[in-house]
Amino acid sequence: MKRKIKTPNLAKPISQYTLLILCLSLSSTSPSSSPPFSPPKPPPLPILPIPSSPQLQWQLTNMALFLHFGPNTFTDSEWGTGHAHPRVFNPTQFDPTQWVKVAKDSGFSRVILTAKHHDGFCLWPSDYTNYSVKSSPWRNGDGDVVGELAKAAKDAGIALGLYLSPWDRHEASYGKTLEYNEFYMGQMTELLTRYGEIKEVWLDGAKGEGEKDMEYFFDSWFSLIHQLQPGAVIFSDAGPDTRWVGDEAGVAGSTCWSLFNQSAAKIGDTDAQYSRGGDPLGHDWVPAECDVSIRPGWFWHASEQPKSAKTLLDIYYKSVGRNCLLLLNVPPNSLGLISDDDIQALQEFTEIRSSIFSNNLAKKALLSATSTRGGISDSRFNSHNVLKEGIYTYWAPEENQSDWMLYLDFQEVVSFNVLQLQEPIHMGQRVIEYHLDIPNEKRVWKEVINGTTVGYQRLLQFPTVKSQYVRIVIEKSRADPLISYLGIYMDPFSILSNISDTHPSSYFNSSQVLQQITYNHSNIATT
Ligand code: FUL
Repeated sequence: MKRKIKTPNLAKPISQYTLLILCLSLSSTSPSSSPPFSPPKPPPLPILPIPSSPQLQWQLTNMALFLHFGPNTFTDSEWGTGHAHPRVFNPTQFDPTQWVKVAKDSGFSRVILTAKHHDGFCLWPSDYTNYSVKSSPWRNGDGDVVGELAKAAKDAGIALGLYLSPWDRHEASYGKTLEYNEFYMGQMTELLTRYGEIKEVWLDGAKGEGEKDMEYFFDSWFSLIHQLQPGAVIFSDAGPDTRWVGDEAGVAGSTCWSLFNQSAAKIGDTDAQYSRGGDPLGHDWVPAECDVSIRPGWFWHASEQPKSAKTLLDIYYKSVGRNCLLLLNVPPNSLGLISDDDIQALQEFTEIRSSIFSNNLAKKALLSATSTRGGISDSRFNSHNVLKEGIYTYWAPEENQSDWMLYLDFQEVVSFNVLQLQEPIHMGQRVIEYHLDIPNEKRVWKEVINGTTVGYQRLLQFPTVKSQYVRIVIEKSRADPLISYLGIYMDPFSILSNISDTHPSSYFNSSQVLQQITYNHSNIATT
């Protein structure tokens, strides 16, 4: 229904009241007026450096399966001399579909094969050497391990990476800088043009004592790799895309930045301390990859046994739980299959991971935060986003705040001993220091555990506590902290003495560490 506007007599002075009525009625009835435009607050600016698209894809895979396979598998050796006869290579039940099935069933969505290890033997028929599968009895010399694995991986939807060892103990040109670099780049080109999409190229600086001195043309290699496979990340001691964590135990620093200065690192001469922790002032985004073998050696040896599921879980906390990718080596045996013992250990590892992490207690809690970017009603940034899987939804606090906290009310007393935090790393790595508190018997918040750095994913373990309430306090951050996921879990499997990364706060004195602590209060001082 249209309302008629009474036109005022402009000859008479208009009283303030009449003017007000006039303005109100004009603004509410004018056909040309539209509601005032109040755009939503845009997302905050990222803080540099940030990951490239292949680096993001790499990080989101969490875990990759390393496959050390070659003549060493048949000769009970680790660093082959390069003189083992190709006839030793004969995996009679070779089945890469089994390898990728094991990977997939155990939660690994990427596999990396030693296309060439230090012995120089090529698992594909390279045109540049006869020291390869084509000189072996396997498939009468017509086989191609890389090709068959590439097909199996593609069919299973698993990403493929390849390790091409720079150190080559067979190749005659090794030691002659120009010739060997041409040879290496020729082999690299074969690998990156014959087998479809390659998601990771892995190379190291390992070299035996007293080996021939020569220069590797890393810059040329890296440019070639990025040119031929733009979706691939390059792993080395110093990046450029992912860095070696500095040990072969699969353990990252409890402070672990994806920020790094590539210019401060040298391939083949790693500063383990720098690699373990990264660099909060680093200009490059080079996250760490933690390589470790399920067995004592990298290659399969009949006499060796796999690690237990609980040991693998501990490694998981110290790699995936410290902002890294876990590259777990599971070496196929001389039949060409992953051994039953290793499959058994992986199955148990998968089951215990799933039983812990499928029950996020935070999902049943009432959640709130000290502030929300754009106001509490802005669903794009409010605290409920921390319960949505993935990094692209996140909690962002209002700008210029000094308090950054998330509160949880479980509505009943629950027991827990693991905190999971994730940052939306496409916006940069931000959080420097934080702690988890529960209320004590005087209803005062007390610190249970503190941590440094979050990154893509941080898992913090601590002795079991019981409480209805929890708060996460972020104390220091490079920019406004953003949290994309929050998990609170009960892990009944881990052995307390393994929890070396955490510094349970003064909250736990030595006699309390092994006992469960219970608090349940309806009003808690929020100081
Ligand atoms: C090292 C190599 O020397 C080992 O044999 C193994 O391949 C490991 C993953 O990298 O540099």
